[in-house]
Amino acid sequence: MWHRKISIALSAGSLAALSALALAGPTEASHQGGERVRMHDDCDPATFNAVLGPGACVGDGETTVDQLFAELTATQTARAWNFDPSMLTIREGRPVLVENRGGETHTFTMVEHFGGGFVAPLNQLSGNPVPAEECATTLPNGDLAPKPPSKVNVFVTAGAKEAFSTAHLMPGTYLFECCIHPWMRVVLTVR
Ligand SMILES: [Cu+2]
Repeated sequence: MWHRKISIALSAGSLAALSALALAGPTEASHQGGERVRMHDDCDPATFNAVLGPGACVGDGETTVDQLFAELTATQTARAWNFDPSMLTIREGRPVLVENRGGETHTFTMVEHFGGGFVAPLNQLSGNPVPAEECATTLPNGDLAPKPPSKVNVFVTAGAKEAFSTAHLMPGTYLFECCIHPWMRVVLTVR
């Protein structure tokens, strides 16, 4: 049942859009002196690619699509899909080095308030029915579309590393989430 729902949600073009956006993202991190955030997931390639299309999961994870949805249904989160660490402090101007160790694309998106992403079934199951403004646009037909990548909406493909510059941020606290898996969150303090 979930297969059909997520397949409908993603076949409406958002996966293709996502691939295009990821290609247009920033170049690989080369900065020194930053703090590292690792993106993790545990997607099982066989079931994820069967449901979402070839290349959606390129890792060697073991969580099937059904298991992911079962865990979300039970707990509104999936523990293997996370940012590590979930809280960090960085000196003003230093980059956050975001490294995707998982098998799926994730985003590192600065949001005013935590909310849902651009994949409706994942928003519903994780208890984030209202998308974060920075993650998604609601189309006239009710579908969600991803917001374009920018320096504060960074798409990181599996295995890639990106540098998030904090040069434009005043000291303070900032919230980040993945716009695909909205329970993946980071609180960043710039000092
Ligand atoms: Cu994610």
